[in-house]
Amino acid sequence: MAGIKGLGEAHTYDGSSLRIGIIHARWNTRLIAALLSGTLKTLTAAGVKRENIVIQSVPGSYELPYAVQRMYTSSQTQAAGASILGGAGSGIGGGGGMGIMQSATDLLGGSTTDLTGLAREVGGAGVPKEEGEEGGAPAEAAAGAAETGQAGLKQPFDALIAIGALIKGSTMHFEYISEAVSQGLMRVQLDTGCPVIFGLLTLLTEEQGMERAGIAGARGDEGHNHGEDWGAAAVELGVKRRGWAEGRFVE
Ligand code: RBF
Repeated sequence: MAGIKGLGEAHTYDGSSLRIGIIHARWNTRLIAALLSGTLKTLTAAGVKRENIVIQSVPGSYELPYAVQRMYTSSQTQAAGASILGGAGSGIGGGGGMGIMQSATDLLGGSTTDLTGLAREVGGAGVPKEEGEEGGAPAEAAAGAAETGQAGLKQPFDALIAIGALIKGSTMHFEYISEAVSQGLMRVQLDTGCPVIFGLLTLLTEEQGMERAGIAGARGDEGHNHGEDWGAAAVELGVKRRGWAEGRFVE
């Protein structure tokens, strides 16, 4: 008999105007690579454009909450630069005005307010790009730039995904790091108002990790890749958050 565990009926959401940040740990790389690929698969299937996905890495899972928080602040700074200072191509936003950019960073860094709606009002978030705006760039250059957030939308992230894999060892590190990261990620999403998807596997064995990354079995294709669920959750929360910001309840 089939079990009752799991995500339930799939909902689909249009992620084509979303900007998503992914931060992943580098510990247990095989698992992380599979989880990241599963995440990207569902993000792109939901219409999120590759240039609107920023991927960053940190050494281990313990670094995830801080990095998520800083990434969000950084995207707010980019949005402020694009909207208030006239865009990355202008003299100020283009690097000639680092003092002003630093001030914006300082102001936004202390903020616990969700600035997504504000950015949209002043022309940042949700404003479709002019056709051909990114045109002409070689594919490799575009892909490289996307990794560091230089291409694509400059709105604050609509959702962030934190990916890590903790495997229990013989000391207490597993318990301490799991607890700290879980609490930290929850705190960041409630403090910033930006959804943070919990992509942390807390594993008792390596085999559990292979199962949950969808790379178990002799052929390496068994189990369920939870990254796929995280990508879908990011799109759903990103879309719902926009609705909530505008007093709409998207289902
Ligand atoms: N980070 C992970 O993402 N997964 C792990 O399984 C993991 N195991 C660790 C085990 C020990 C004993 C230590 C000291 C660190 C481990 N870390 C792991 C790294 C940790 O998240 C963090 O990067 C470092 O402690 C530096 O802050």
